Amino acid sequence: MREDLHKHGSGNLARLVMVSNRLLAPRERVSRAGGLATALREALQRRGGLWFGWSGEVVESPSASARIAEAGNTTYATLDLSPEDYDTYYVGYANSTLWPLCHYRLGLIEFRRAAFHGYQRVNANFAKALLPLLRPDDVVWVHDYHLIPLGAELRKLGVTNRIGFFLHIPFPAKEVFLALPDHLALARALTNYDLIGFQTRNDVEAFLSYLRDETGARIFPSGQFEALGRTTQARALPIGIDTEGFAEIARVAASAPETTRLTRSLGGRSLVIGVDRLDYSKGLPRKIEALGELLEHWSEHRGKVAYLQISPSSRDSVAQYRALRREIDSVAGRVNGRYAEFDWAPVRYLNKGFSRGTLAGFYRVARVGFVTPLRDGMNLVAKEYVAAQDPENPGVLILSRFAGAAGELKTALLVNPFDLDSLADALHRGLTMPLSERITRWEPMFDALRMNPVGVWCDRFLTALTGDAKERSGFSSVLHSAAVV
Ligand code: GDG
Repeated sequence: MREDLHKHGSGNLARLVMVSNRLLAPRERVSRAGGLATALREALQRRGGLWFGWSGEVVESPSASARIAEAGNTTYATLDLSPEDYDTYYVGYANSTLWPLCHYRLGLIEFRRAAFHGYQRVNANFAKALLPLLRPDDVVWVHDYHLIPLGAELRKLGVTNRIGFFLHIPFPAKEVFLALPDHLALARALTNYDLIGFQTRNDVEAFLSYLRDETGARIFPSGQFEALGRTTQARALPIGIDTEGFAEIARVAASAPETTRLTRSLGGRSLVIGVDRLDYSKGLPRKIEALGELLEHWSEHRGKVAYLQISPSSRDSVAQYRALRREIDSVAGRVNGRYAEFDWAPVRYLNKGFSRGTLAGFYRVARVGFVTPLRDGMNLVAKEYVAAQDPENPGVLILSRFAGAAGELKTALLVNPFDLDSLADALHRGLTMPLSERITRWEPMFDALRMNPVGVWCDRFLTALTGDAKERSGFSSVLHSAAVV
């Protein structure tokens, strides 16, 4: 039995079972994917394991058991969703209730009981389909807000494995969380995990203060707590990126054809870059307005700056995202209409995505990285921008104080993303900052990223989950050499 348990693994590590709403299928191109999906796939490939999640397909009568595909030492197990599951679980509860709630957008929340039931049903179905694939020694790691009840559903089916959960988005302040009619059900579900990982201390504190005030939880200094009849632990484990790997990609991409084309098109103008999924948490309309303010108040920047905003659409099935797209179209049109000349337009708004390598090259030539979400669990774009800079001539990161990344990137120009004037001020300051100050600000940020690459993040999570320092993802050293393009 033991041999069978470890046949996929490296060394004698228990098998890792990763569960996330979407996964990066074996044939899906890494170059189009985000940093996290790419890193998780690397983790599984190094160590061997199982990745379980939604296939991305919506079909009339989905099978109750997962479709299995093997690639190398990783098993991919996927389930389809029915149209009703898709509407209630994905569009409804996950993206129209939990996402706005955790991003402090109470006005955008839709609560429908049917959506909550759909969310629970899909989580229960996921647990049933995962059960026959689990081995006794597997370590299970569940990701994000789509799957909060999964651990509790697995426990109901008798699963006693170590199960950890990581929340990629913010955990809201208690008063905000209380607006959710199902707050107690979700909190109870979370206590079924052996470890609940959050991006920042703030998130941990918000969660624990909710538990303390609403359930009378006993909280110990170690992060362990006793609540709702269970004892478990909550930890701040900020996610990192493949710092050295991304820096290398950017160094190489600096002379790639796309980067050269971009530089040529700038004709000596300074580039401000924003890369954000088209999502209302990212503060996109105000970013574009801030550029207008900059041009209004500091006319010396007219004709001298170009703002490239790359925003691939996401969640188009949610009405608020379609409305946001229209709003951005209109703000970008207004700012260009007001300030553009026949040979220059201030805003280049691209509603499409690029490969990771292309983005890295673009970050490197941008004088300013403009990352001002209204709320963000972490924000990997801020980290990627820093990693991509030329150490001899780094750009300036303007970062929202409400992004988790602000906790580590303390020497960025930290801004309040609701304050239009301060955004414009920061743009002016970034565009005129002398080289010496740019270097002094960049170096500690790059060091912070080097201390916490994504491989170390995985290791820290798994060590905290299993209580065993040997229990590592087994890939932190490898990521440094594996350039992910
Ligand atoms: C959630 C949390 C947390 C973007 N455009 C393109 C592209 N991207 C990549 C970026 C980055 C990733 O997608 C986006 O990550 P973020 O962290 O910025 O934001 P979310 O998608 O909202 O992620 C967030 C994260 O989970 C991880 O825990 O930091 O707070 O909301 O890697 O580079 N990648 C490619 N083309 C694009 O056009 N290839």
